[in-house]
Amino acid sequence: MGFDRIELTLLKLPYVHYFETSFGREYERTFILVRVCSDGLVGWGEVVAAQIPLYSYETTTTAWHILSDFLIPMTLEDSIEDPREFHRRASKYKGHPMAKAGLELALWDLAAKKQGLPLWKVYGGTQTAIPAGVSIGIQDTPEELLDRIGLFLEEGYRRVKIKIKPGWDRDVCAAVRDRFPAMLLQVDANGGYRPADEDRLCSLDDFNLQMLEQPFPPYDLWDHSRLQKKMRTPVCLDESILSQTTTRQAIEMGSCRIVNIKVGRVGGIVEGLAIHDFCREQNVPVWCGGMLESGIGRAHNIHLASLPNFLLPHDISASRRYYNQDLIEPEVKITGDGFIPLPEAPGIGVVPQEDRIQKAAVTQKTF
Ligand code: OSB
Ligand code: MG
Repeated sequence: MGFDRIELTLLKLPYVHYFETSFGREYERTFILVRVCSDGLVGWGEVVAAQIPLYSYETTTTAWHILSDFLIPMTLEDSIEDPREFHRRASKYKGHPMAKAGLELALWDLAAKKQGLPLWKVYGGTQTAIPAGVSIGIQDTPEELLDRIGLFLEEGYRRVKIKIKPGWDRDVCAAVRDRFPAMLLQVDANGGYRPADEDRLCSLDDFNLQMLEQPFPPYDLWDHSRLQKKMRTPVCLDESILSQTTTRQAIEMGSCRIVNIKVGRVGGIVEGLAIHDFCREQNVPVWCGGMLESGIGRAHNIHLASLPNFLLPHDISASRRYYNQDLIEPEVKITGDGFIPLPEAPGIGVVPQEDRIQKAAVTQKTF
């Protein structure tokens, strides 16, 4: 019993293709891996904070600080192996959900390995394969976007999400719909619009979109509610959903009809499960968002997405869509009809490759 050690690694992995959203273009992913070692077993977690605070205020540097100076010392001092106890105890520290989630995920993986069960069975998952979607960034030209969509559809992806921003929205949606009339299509604005853009956003009703994700900034539940009342297209919230409480407020206000769950953004699996269960009671479908994770973070997402109220295709794609060499074996693959089967091996059910981690590592610290 008790931990042998906890380790943090900061890594950099280049993307196979740049990724551009309403807040900018990136060519590589910087992130933190957490490993907790106990009784000869290793639990793995991933911190999805990025190097620059564009998606949220956290960065790899703030997360490293919060983990090193508060969360890991607390966990080691009191030998907190139970992820639910970790969640309770970590809640005294304000904010920093991605840092908390990274360590909580590692504790869940360790706990599931100790029980000899894959994580989805520990969570009460019911789906043995999950539908894969693909999120495609803003490209240099609409033609390039159409070509990329065509390639992903050939691979089997069950729906396509494109990023939009003012100036890359109506015309692009029209071109995509023209070429792919029947495909499941959704758009994500990453908060790039303002309430004055309401008419422009409402005009997206013309394109039979599965949803419009996060048109306004995270704090602005009220204007999302005003917009949702005027639009036929369901609004989905991503950045605004921080906890079960903000989820309840958003649903009560009518700010969205669909919820995107990201474990990092909400501070871990315990909070993610609470949001899932609340949305299920309210008949609001959820789906699993992504943060361009390595295979370790993506494996965690796959297990969570097995729960019964995850009812729409996810931002969970094959390893090769993101990285030339992912960090895990076997890599994530999609079936010809666009599903990802749930692993049966204990914990995350995939094996992190130490040589690839060391190749991508920038800094490492042992506690
Ligand atoms: O808004 O969903 C988002 C990636 C980084 C930050 C925010 C978002 C995204 C994605 C990528 O859309 C989803 C994926 O991991 O495939
Ligand atoms: Mg999003």
